[in-house]
Amino acid sequence: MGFFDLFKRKKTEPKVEEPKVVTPEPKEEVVAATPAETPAEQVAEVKPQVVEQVAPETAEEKPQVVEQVAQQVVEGKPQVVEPQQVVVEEEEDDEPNIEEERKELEEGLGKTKEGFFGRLKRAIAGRTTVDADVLDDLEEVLITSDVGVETTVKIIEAIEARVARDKYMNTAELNDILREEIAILMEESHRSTRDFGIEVKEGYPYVMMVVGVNGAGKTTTIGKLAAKLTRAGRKVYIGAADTFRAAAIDQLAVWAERAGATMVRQDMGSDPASVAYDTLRSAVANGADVVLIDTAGRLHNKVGLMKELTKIRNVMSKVIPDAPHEVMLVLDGSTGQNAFEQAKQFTEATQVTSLTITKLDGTAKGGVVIGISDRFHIPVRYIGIGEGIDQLKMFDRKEFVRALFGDAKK
Ligand SMILES: Nc1nc2c(ncn2[C@@H]2O[C@H](COP(=O)(O)OP(=O)(O)OP(=O)(O)O)[C@@H](O)[C@H]2O)c(=O)[nH]1
Ligand SMILES: [Mg+2]
Repeated sequence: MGFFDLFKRKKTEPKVEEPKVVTPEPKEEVVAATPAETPAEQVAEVKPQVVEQVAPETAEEKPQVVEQVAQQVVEGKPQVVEPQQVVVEEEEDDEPNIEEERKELEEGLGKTKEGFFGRLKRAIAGRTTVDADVLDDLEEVLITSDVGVETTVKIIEAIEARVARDKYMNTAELNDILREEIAILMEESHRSTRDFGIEVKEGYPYVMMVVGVNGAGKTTTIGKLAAKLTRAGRKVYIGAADTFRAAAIDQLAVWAERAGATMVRQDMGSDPASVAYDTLRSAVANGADVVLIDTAGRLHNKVGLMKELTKIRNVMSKVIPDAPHEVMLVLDGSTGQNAFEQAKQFTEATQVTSLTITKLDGTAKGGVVIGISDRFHIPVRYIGIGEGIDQLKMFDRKEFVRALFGDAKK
């Protein structure tokens, strides 16, 4: 089904009665009404309101698992917050303006570019050929741009091999060689730009669990991603499984509203796995296309982290056997080497399948994208280059090196 069919379908879909909008209760009352850590099983059986809203035509298209789930009684007490209005901005969907995108990316990576090139320029000033001294200086430039030692060594060795082969290499060629060698090292994960790189099977929720330390940018990334997907005509459910702070749920609610996505939440302090479960149940029952699960960013010890993430995963797979389809680790790019350390901790604790590196706009440490991608062999899905709703970009390694090194000269 093409985009326009989709768009048409959205518009002509029979309007199911007025969606029930549940406005978040003030947090004091919430805490008093439901003690923290109340297991979902003990709560009175309440059907999520959206279960009744399944449109008959979508119910027919659902895979078997969807039917089973829809018929089961939901034990939890989720509050489903429907968006007031889904904003569909047509011009964003089909063909993003490539020039515009490139300009934004170049601006977003401006500090890294300046830092890197400033140093590189100084390193090769007055030299014409790439010799051992130039390579020494280049090595230092790469390391101080937070590319990481291992990856720097790989890049230098690759350039040395080319110098040995070609006998003579002009410093003017260095940019082109660097961009080629760096692009080879990075992994990306999109086959197409459709649905912002996610392979959506309509009505069968693609479940993405988002993990990362405190303040990395998980909630913001979820909000931006949800906005892209709803604009592409997708039905997006967001699970507020960061139940650690009331403010976290409210922050996510604001993003869900802006993005036109439906958020499923429970009270602060409730079990994150139970929220994830409720979200998937509602998503399945309503034929959602994508589910994004926000998680708490506490810096756990590894055992605690593993236990919590495993519990969430297990519970989700009870609703959709192959969920989560993706575990995305969000890293704050401006923390440089610290981001490597976080990637190490998380990949040891759980199976991370993709990366998003945020805050590249505010830092000259954008080299982390190169190093982390190379070292962990996990594809970078998105990069964050600002706080705005449109400042999440699909990671494209060619565009990334292009933004840093400019167009190839040859
Ligand atoms: N400049 C910039 N700021 C960002 C970007 N992504 C996120 N932020 C900011 O980083 C801060 C933390 O982002 P959150 O999304 O709340 O981070 P989180 O991982 O959900 O944090 P916790 O919920 O505390 O674990 C916010 O002020 C965001 O606006 C980005 O790409 N660029
Ligand atoms: Mg958050």
